[in-house]
Amino acid sequence: MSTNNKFNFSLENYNITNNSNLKIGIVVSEWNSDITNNLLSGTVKELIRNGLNEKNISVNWVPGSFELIYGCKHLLKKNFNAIIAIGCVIKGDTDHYEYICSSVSNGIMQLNIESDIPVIFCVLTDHNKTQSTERSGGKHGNKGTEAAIAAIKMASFK
Ligand code: DLZ
Repeated sequence: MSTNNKFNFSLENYNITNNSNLKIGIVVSEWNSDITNNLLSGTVKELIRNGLNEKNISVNWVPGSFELIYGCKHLLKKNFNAIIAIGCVIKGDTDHYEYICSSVSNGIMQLNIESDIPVIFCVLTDHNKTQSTERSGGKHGNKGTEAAIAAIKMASFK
């Protein structure tokens, strides 16, 4: 395995031959929807670019990032090979940011511990809108693209 301190887009370390039957469930938050829509479109485009069939990608909206946990928990009962949680939490004037960030990351972590199906964390936790824009199709790429590749890699994990 080659060394890499950035996200590795290559599938070379995985035994992946055909993705056309992979089923991916996506849960996406309506809060900061200009950002989450860009993350979603980056995710879906990358899944399709890697051979997934559009009809095997299920997109499910929830009100905010806090609800991603419930949404993912629900999708885990369906027949998906991986779930992707998409959200964007931006720091405001109160402590809400800390509570939501820690709840969502802990909640998604817990689902990964308890379930046999991987849940991919595509939740931006940013200090301001500029940081979110830069990570949802801007100068730092689109984290949705990384989430799609992570989902494909983890779906093949045996
Ligand atoms: C309430 C709230 C706040 C202040 N900020 C965000 C945010 O930046 N990103 C996000 O996805 N959701 C936010 N929410 C909404 C909560 O996630 C949740 O939807 C509500 O607290 C209702 O449970």
